[in-house]
Amino acid sequence: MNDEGLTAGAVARRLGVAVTTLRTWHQRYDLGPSSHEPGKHRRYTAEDVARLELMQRLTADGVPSGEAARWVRTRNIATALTTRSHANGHAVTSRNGNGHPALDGARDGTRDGGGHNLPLGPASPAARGLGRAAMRLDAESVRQIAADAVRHLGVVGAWDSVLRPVLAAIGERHARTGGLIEVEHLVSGLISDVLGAVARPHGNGRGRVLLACTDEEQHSLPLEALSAALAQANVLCRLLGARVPLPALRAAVRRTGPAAVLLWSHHRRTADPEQLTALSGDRTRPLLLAAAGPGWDLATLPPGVATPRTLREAVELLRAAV
Ligand code: B12
Repeated sequence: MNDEGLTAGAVARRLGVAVTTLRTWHQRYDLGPSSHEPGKHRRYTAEDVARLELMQRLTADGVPSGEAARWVRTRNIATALTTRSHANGHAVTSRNGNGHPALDGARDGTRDGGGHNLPLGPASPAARGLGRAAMRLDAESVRQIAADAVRHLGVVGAWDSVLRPVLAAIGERHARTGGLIEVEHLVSGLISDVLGAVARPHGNGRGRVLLACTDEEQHSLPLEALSAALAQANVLCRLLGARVPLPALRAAVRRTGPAAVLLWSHHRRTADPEQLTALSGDRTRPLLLAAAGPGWDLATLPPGVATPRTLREAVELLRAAV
């Protein structure tokens, strides 16, 4: 944190809460920014942020806000600061460093072998904020952080540095513990909403790109990101979404005559190369056929199928094709 402290927006992103939550904590519980130079906006110091982190952890663990605020205000935050550990350059409140009974022992959140935070590694502050909001099932903050990221970084930047790392971390934790299905569902629904809200170019429905998940494939979010990213690159597309059976895909290709078709598979089981072979044999064969996603075995794809590996690569490929 720089010497001048953080703005409310920056603190909200770091904590993964809405700015309105910070305002409430300030007005109702006197947990506001302490640095104030006349004529300038107030700034949060490192100590203010440590107080808020403590407040956040206590309320997340079920301590009523009023009691949590009283505890935080009477606590020597300098002690809390010195008991913080530093991981990946980011300060993290130590698990029992606050000494509140509600956070001791059984309430440390590690019963499922998981913990309060997602395994995000060296991630951006916005990704950490999103991860925290996700773990609290705080839908308003998840939506706000995701929408802010798309607004400030564009779809590709937001996907790569904020949304995707959080999705991957949720998947990782789920694979390890079998938990977090509720987090996965909440977050994917909200990310889907935010990507869907990105303005589309006008074009009377004449999209020249068709995007679809393979038969039985439910992981549509990467295609939703692609559709939104193409819109920002001014490319029209049609997104058929999850679980598109081959006859439906062929019918859509016949009826819309796209220049490019991209099929997403996230899992070996849904990656039948026949879906691409059939399209390449049709009279209405698109100029470009692409297979994307970790499900495909590249060695089994029919000749001439393109295989973009990242969102950015896919945008460039499809933009060039149309
Ligand atoms: C959200 C999610 C869901 C949501 C999907 C909602 C939606 N509308 O998309 C729901 C709840 C429906 C779901 C269902 C299931 N899921 Co799921 N899910 C996920 C999760 C958390 C994120 C998916 C995602 O969007 N990934 C995109 C990014 C985050 O993935 P990535 O690996 O970082 O991406 C790499 C590339 O793909 C590429 N990339 C990323 N984005 C883009 C975009 C483009 C255009 C391109 C070209 C490349 C590209 O770059 C990355 C680097 O290589 C993943 C975890 C994960 N790591 O993917 C599990 C995960 C994919 N799911 C998994 C499983 C097991 C399932 C289920 C079978 C669970 C079940 N028992 O029902 C079902 C599958 C049903 C089906 N037949 O499809 C496993 C798959 C394991 C495997 N490969 O064997 C994963 C990996 C979780 C895990 N670790 O266990 N899931």
